[in-house]
Amino acid sequence: MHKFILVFSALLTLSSSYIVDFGPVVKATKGSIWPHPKTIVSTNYFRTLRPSTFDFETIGYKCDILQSAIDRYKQIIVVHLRRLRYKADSSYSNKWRNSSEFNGSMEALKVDLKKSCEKYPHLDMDESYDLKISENQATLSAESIWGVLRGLESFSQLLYLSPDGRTLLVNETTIFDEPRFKHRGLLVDTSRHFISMSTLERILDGMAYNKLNVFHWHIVDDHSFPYQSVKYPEMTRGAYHPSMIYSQKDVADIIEYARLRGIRVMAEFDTPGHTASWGASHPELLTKCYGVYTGKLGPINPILDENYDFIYSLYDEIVDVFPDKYVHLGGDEVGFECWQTNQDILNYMKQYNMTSFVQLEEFYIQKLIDKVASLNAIPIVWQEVFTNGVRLPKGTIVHVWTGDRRKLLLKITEQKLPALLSSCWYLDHLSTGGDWVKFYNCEPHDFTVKEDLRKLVLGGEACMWSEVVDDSNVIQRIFPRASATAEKLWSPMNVVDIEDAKSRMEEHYCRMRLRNINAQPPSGPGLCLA
Ligand code: CP6
Repeated sequence: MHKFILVFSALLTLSSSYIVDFGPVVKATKGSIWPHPKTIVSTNYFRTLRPSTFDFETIGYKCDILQSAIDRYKQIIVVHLRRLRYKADSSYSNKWRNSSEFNGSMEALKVDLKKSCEKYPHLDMDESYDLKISENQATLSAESIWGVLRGLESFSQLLYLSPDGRTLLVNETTIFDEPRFKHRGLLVDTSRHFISMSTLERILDGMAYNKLNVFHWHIVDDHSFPYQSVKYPEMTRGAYHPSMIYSQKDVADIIEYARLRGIRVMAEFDTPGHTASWGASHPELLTKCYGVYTGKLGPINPILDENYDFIYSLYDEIVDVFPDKYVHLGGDEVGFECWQTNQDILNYMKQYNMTSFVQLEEFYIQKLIDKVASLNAIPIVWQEVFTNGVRLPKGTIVHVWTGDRRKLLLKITEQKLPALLSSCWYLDHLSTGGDWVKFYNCEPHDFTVKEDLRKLVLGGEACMWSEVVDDSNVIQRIFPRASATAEKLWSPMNVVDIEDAKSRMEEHYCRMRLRNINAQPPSGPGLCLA
């Protein structure tokens, strides 16, 4: 039988022009870090780490976030070993143990948090950390809890399986790390398809493994309204199914789950377009269309005072429920064809000397922006709001999702407004194997503008619009392709080597799978032990 397989595979090899190079079975673990740290000095010296006895030792401030992170990473380290050891190649000898580069075992990592914990992550949080593993030291130190979280993630990634599969190894390494951009987000649309709580939690886990720090929850849209409002619970009539809603408890649970991982939850209630599902409970909010569209409902009707009362009161709630200082108002893709057919709208425009629907849209969004500003929240808007000429209060973030990103970022930053980039990171756009490289090659700063204005690009977001994803495939659609965005937004501008990224990406993908993130293969043929 064995002979037969050998002969058969030899024939196969001869008859095709492929040369298949079977590497060592444990090649998937190397202890490389994704996203690449700002500075890292590695050595060939290593220490062993026995997961069953290894511990974290807190020598600075402590809090619930730290304790929960330590519990998580202990678990990750133990599971990592258990799963990998199961598949390790026992034909490796014990020779490595006698190596002169072996500096004994590491019993604990000291965790030195220098300042007391903040409750919620925020745009300006300090995520920097120092990590030093040497012959006589193993310390993670950071000024803030958020830096400790990022450092624990890096430490967990440094660990790899010993060649005999018996223990974990860690190279003696010195890291100083901090992110290049403050806002490193993932947009998840939960309206086109409902995404369950457990899948959202897996997504947040994956974000933490990639040091992404903003969960942009595009929670409602045309197709369904799964958010269960306190003030307007009837709006879930616009949900797909009574089981497909996020209760207030669910929302609070997601915010807490994210908080413990240093991830902000930024809600988007997109208006005045993308609101069809609002009409299931409140048709009066939407514009009645006539002519060829008779019987249909369009965007929010912007000429009715009662509609502003409703939207204002909904936003009171949103700002209350979501603790983040930023709230995304949407404002994208407002179709004018319905407003065009409504005589009341046309009369209103005439009365207020509006000559275009853009002006009417501006009138609406201006009022909403002023309202949100009065609630002490900071608005984020999709690019159309800016390109249509709406007067934006200082600090309003403009989110670029389509068109020439260089031109747009230039125009926005020249107006001294902060910007976010998404147009090159659309996860619903697919191309064949290795399309993460396209994501990886998108540089947010490749436009010409004065250096101080360049800083107004706060970062960006990978976008997971959910027309063709649900619980069955959303995780593998996001990971590891969003990892490319994550590294672009975290690592220094000069980290651009694709070959290096490819090998780290392979390991990172396998590592995510070890941790229950059902990521898809990043580039092409290969193996993964998870
Ligand atoms: N939904 C909402 C969408 C999109 C936008 N807003 C979108 C448009 C074009 C592409 C991808 C997504 N599905 N609410 C635009 C920001 Cl190509």
